[in-house]
Amino acid sequence: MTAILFYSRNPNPRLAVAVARYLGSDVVFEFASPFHPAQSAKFRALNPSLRIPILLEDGHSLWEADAIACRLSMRAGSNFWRIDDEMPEMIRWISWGKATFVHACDVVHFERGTKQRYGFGPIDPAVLAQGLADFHEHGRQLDAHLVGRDYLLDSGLSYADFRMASYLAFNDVAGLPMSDYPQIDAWYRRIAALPAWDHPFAGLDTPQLPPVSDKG
Ligand SMILES: N[C@@H](CCC(=O)N[C@@H](CS)C(=O)NCC(=O)O)C(=O)O
Repeated sequence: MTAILFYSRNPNPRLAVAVARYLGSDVVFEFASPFHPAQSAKFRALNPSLRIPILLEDGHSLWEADAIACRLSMRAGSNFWRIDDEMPEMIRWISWGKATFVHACDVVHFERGTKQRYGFGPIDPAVLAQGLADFHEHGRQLDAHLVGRDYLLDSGLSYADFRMASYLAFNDVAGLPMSDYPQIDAWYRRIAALPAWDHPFAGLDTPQLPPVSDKG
């Protein structure tokens, strides 16, 4: 069954591409700009919110990076998306992360990165301060959990680690204080050492993101 993964270099599409690369997925990678006027009609039919990643399999469109990771793991016959006794634990970390740590990283990255790349206006100091405060609050809990462990789950690397790390690949622009959290820092270095995470776009013709303006 032919599958197309529509992606860009932005955080959630990057996450889906990294998952596909890690699993060695049999998918066709297709770079997309769904908000470009020439492409929006096509992508609106695949996802009403125009967001990517999108996995298109035999005319069926699946959107949301987490759902795509689940599907790619199924297709690969992998336990990267746990389907055993650890599945509840994995889902706990995905769910907690999306509501707390990942969300805080997203807020900071959006102010310092996305808004500046795409000219969405200056950094809002109050929003940035709240994002950083949330990063510290939830980072403390994540750091404590990672004491004495390499990954979030007892048995090792899972999709929960990729989701939790999804915005940390953009820390050159987000500037989150990783060194305040030695366990998170060490955990992220383990993930960043994976070629699939470090170079997800290797061999693909993928335009660079617009640069971050220094006027933010
Ligand atoms: N909750 C969605 C968020 C998807 C999303 O916000 N995608 C953004 C990038 S992070 C997007 O489509 N941006 C347009 C683009 O990258 O061209 C997911 O996890 O897949």
